Order: sequence, then C-alpha cells, then structure tokens
Amino acid sequence: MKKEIVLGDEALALGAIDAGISCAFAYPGTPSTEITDFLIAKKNEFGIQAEWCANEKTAFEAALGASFAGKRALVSMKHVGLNVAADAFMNSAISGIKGGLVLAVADDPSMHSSQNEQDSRYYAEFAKIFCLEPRNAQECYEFTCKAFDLSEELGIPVMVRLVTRIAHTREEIERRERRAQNKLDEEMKWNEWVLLPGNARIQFKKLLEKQSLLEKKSTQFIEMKKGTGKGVICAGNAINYFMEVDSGKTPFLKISAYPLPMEKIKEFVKELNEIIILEDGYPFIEERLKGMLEASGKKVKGKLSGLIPLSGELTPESTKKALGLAVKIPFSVETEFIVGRPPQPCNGCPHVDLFNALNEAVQEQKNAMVFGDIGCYTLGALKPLNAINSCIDMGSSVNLARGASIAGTKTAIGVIGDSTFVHSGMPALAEAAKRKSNMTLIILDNSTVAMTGGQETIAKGKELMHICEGLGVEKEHIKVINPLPSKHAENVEVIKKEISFNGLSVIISKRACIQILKRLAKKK
Ligand SMILES: Cc1ncc(C[n+]2csc(CCOP(=O)(O)OP(=O)(O)O)c2C)c(N)n1
Repeated sequence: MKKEIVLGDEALALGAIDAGISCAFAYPGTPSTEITDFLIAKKNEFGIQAEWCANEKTAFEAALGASFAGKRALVSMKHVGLNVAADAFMNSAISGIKGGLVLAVADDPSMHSSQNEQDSRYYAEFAKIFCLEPRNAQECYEFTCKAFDLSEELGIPVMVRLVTRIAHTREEIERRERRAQNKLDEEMKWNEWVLLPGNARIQFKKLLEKQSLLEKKSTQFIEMKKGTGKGVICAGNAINYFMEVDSGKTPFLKISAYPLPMEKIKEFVKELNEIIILEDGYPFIEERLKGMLEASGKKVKGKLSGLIPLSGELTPESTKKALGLAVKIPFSVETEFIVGRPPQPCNGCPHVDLFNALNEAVQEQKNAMVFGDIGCYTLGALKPLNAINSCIDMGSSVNLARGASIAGTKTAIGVIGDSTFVHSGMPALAEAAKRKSNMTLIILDNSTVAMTGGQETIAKGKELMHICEGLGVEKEHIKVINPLPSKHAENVEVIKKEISFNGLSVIISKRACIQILKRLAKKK
C-alpha cells in the first residue's frame, strides 16, 4: 500500500486513477480546480486523457460520451458549474451510462470564492442518482473508487460531493492497487440513449425502480451508535466537527451517502426524544426528516430550528454551541489596527489599465450602464476602480448589456474575460449580432483563466477575433487594443468611438496576465 500526503481534491483524482479512468474533463472553479490540475499534470504518467473544457456542460457531455464508449470517466466542477451542466446531467440519469461516470462537485459554503453557496445534494436528489459525501482525504480517495463501481453496477452517474474544507484539506492517504482501464465498447444503445418520449418514459421508470436499491446502498455508508435522550445525525464534514467536540457519550448516526438511509434513521431515532442535525451546506437532511420526526413527537434541531445559522459553513464553534458546550472565541488577526482588506488586482494587471481607460471614456456619457462578469476583472467593481456594476453568472454581462439596450439605455457596455466569453458569452453575442443590438462588448484577453490559477483558455488573440466575426459582428467594429499605460489616450479614443457607435461593437483588450508572464520568464 502506497501512502501519500495530498489535498482532498488530489485524493479524489488519485481515487479516479486507481479506479481505472481513461478520461477526465472539467472547467476550473474553486474549490474543485486542483482535481483536474493534478490529473493534467499526471496524465502521461498514468496513460489517461485529461483536459480543460470550454464549460461544465461540454465537460459533462464529453465524459458521458467516453462512458458511452465503455470507458470510465471523471467530470469535475464547482457547485455553480452544475447549473451550467444541469441539462446534460439530469438527462444522463435517464439515459444511464455504460462505463462508470463520476461527477465530482465541490460546494463552497460561506462563499469563500463563489457567488452563492448552493448545495449540490439537491441536484443529486433531483436527478435521482446516488451521492457520496466524504469527510476526509482518505474518504475522497476511497469513495471515488467505490463511486465508479457503483456507477457501473447501478447504470447511472454517481456524484461525489465535496465542500471547501474537504477539497482543500491536506492529509496522508493510503492507496490500493490500480484497476485496469475498461476496454473500448462501441455498441450503441439506441433504446437507452435516444431520449425520444417513447424511450425516455421507459428509462425514467427504470430509474424510479432503482431508487430502493440506491437507498439500500446508502446504508453501507453509515456508522451508528444507538442510545436514549438526545442524539446527533451528522454528515460529511460535520462528522469531523462532531467527533472533535463530542465527549464520546452522545448517540450518533453518521451519514455519508444519499438518498438518505431511511430505515437506519428510523432505527436510530427510536429511543431518542431530541435529534440535532449537523450538516455543511443547506439544511438538506433536516428538511427531509423534520416532518417525520416531529410527527412522532421528537424535537428536531438544526439550521431550520435556528440552532445553527442558515448561511455560512458549519464550524467547530457552531457545532459546540449546537451541542450546548462552552465556546471559546476563535483567534482572529483582525484588530482595530489590522483591518481586513478587500482583494486587489496584481501589480501590472492588464485589467487595471483597461478599466482606467474605460472609466475615462464613459465619463462624458450620461448614465452609461457598464455590466461586468466573473473573473479577476470582477475586482474592477471595487474601489478605487469602480468600473463595473454587475457579477451575476458566467457570460451574463453580454445579455445584461443587450437587455438594458433593448430597454432603452443609450450606452450599454459588457465587460467579459476571454475564458468567460467562450464559456457562455458566445451565444449571447450571436444574439446581439443577429438583432443588431446597440451595445459594446469588451473582451479582456489576458490569454489565460487567471482567476482559478492560470489554466489554459480555449480561445485567445486572433481566435477571439475570428469567433466574433463568425458570430456576425461587423469586422470594422471589432477593435483590438493593448491596455498599456503608455497607450492610455489612444485606448480612451477607441472606446469612446465604439460606445458612441449606434450598433454592435467589440473591443478586444489584449495583454497577457502578469502572473503568466512571470511564470514564462522563470521557465526561460
Ligand atoms: C459556472 C461557473 N464556473 C466556474 C466558475 C469559476 N470561475 C470564475 S471566473 C472564471 C474564469 C475567469 O477567466 P477569464 O474570464 O478569462 O478572466 P480572468 O480571471 O482571466 O481575468 C472561473 C473559472 C464560476 N464562477 N462559475
């Protein structure tokens, strides 16, 4: 048995390798990025394919295609990425899979690096698939191995749900022997994969019939100590906090898989009169048990009852408080002398020079509406730049500007990164071109996915120009500028001209990310 010290994300990646994957697909997103960073770095060593995709939907579909060809495939994303992949994801539960298909999805309670803290367990339940929730790096490894076996046994994708603390924990793990990869199997399954109503109805029934088996499987992922009085039901990361603070006397039921093992839950609560539910994320378990337990006269306490805050991640302190134990105020470096500071763009960041030019260009325009998007450039929304005014979901800047222009605003501007543009800005630009929208889109081409650590971007430089042209933007209104302080006045003029043009224009602001340049210089 080999032992290694790795991140939770890397343990999951190693689990996938030892389970015999042939391919891995992903779009970066904290806290899931390190899974695929690791697999790409190791792909030659392990003889697998691993790549960054244009977005989470294309990643999911590529993984499903590999599974249809009989191979085991891993697809990874952050929680909000599953919104993008949801169409493919939901329907893959109906079509079923051939080679094992595992979806690793990392939630971010407390929004350390996200726009929301949605809980992916609802998606697993929505699609009616099996979901595993590891509580440490060893379980990230083992559960991923098991998830591939279960996926093939049950004929459906299996989700492995992480939260930030588990994805980014660093621990020693023990590995098992590596399983051989599946053979290519080109048999097409017309009845299962062609989701015309006639097939889909039958497939959906099959999925419904599997549900009791799924629940049976989740009983294999519990640990129970029965007792009387007050007991605790905990899951995933919450198990760690419970074990850390418990005296060892409290009855407990540890849950690591969904759908919930209802028979075991009924057995556990039999002699209890109060149940505290500890979980990281939304009150998923509490919602499902509250009605049933309260109807049988038991008290249920957790996030819904107000015992634990509804938003933010679970902490050792909130767990202690929930269990009625004394809480020490955790050490904080913030004092009246050392105040928290918002994140800043790097020194030499090209986005800053673009924002300085944009701010000057829109100064004369009354009520210009400048919409932003998600990436390093979202920092342009903060002081002292105050250049953009929205960050909703990836790709949204294009349609927010288009919608505002349709509503009547004279100066509508979208600002989007190169990766975000390819991720989900392109369809919106095609619409804007078709409808001859009166707006300007600024694409920030720093030639990388900077926000998540500098992954490869799908299109940059000339490729971006060709894409815009192909989507229907008039060639004479696709301008390329170099956002350097020395070119400030020139750039202000280009922006002024294009935003006053009564039609659609695109400005590509092209200068490489300073971090990428530093890395290249170091390599040389
Ligand atoms: C649906 C979704 N997927 C992934 C992310 C994580 N994420 C935020 S911005 C971003 C890409 C940013 O790259 P780019 O648009 O090129 O801007 P840059 O950071 O390079 O300035 C990613 C992957 C997210 N917030 N939402």
